[in-house]
Amino acid sequence: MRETNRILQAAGWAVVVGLSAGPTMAQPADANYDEAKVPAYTLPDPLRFADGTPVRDARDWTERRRAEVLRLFEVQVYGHSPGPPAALRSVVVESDPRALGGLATRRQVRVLLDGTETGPAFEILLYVPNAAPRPVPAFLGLNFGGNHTVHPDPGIRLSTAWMREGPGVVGHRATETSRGSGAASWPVERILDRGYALATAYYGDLEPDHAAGWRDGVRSRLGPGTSGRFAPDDWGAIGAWAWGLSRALDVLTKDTDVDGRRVAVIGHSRLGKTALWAGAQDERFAMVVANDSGEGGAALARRRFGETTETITRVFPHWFCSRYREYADREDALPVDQHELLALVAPRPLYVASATEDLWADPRGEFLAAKAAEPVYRLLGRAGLGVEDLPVPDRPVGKTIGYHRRRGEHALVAYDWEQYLDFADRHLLAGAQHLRPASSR
Ligand code: GTR
Repeated sequence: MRETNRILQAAGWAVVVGLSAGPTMAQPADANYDEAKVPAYTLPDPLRFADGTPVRDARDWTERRRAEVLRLFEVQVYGHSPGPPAALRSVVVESDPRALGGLATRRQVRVLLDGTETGPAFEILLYVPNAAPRPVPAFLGLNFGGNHTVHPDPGIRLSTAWMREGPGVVGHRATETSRGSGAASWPVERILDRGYALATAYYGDLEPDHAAGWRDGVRSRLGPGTSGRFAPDDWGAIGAWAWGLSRALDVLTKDTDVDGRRVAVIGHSRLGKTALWAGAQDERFAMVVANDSGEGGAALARRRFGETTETITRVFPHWFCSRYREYADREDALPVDQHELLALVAPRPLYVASATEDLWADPRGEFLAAKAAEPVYRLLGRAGLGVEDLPVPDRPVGKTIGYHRRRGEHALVAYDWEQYLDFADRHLLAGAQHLRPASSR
């Protein structure tokens, strides 16, 4: 896709709005990109309880330690999210059994979170391959620009929600010219040809991505924010987006064309962080993919390389629970690090990916986190990464934890998808028998 970037200068920061990557990037000129300047650090041991006693076996992890780690991420990093709303209702607002020239069945589903037409809602775009035997495995991921940006298909409903200014967006609203503007990140036909359904939703439906966005998102309508105040460990925007992914999964598990036990959650960048948090909390996700997720995602917080806890909590305070800011420049005080977020996905297949030019996201830190999650996979009888060293560019590695470092910039592109599809083939097709039954959390 042709990249159209706008450079804004704000208080000494370069803010780049790039629609192919979707998101904004804010990078200070003095960020550390020198390995020699990464301070020495010791990672918390996922296989040791908070009281120091060792986790001895799979049962210790599954029944006690996993919950302890999850709670630390809730209390310190992303905040608590509410459970599923009892009144949730979904309505198919459009469908076409012969979409994309007959390749797929398209359905657009409005998810009414409190069951009413006027309450908080978001919209799922679902394509199911017509040639594949039902029920099919699926990829589910949030998008940055509205469902209509993932493909030029004129049948996709144009989003009416607030969105960041960019190509085809006027006055923070999408126009017809923005159709397909994010298509480079969503090789829809290829995904369908490989036998997977694709479900996506606009993250801004759940919460507009800016500091005051919570007022117009689910956090002001459901859960603690309805009182107008958030406690230090109440959910942030990543929590709200991740919660939305679980609600989308609620809907997909009821769709007879989709196999709810074989849904992979995927996300790029801030939405990669979101996919990880969704997959960590909601064990119904059969596979988790974090593309260039960086700080607050797969990258180790203690490795001060590229983005740091200080930067991310200053520039994007709304993403996290407010307590997380207390760890700015104090990562060693954090009782967890991001390898333990990855470990929460175990024993399910997990894919972490980096890009060579995406130093802001710290590719090495993403790899090292995957490596440090491996002991938990091993304890649960899975092989994990299976390699010791950061692989050369464009060489995918891994067993139950996949990893690659694509040559190129911060983006989700066809190469990345090819690796995820291959990985899904290995884990969601052949290994389907070891998947958990679909159940509510
Ligand atoms: C950047 C942010 C990163 C990453 C990125 C994105 O500005 O610093 O953590 O999430 O945005 O979402 O593309």
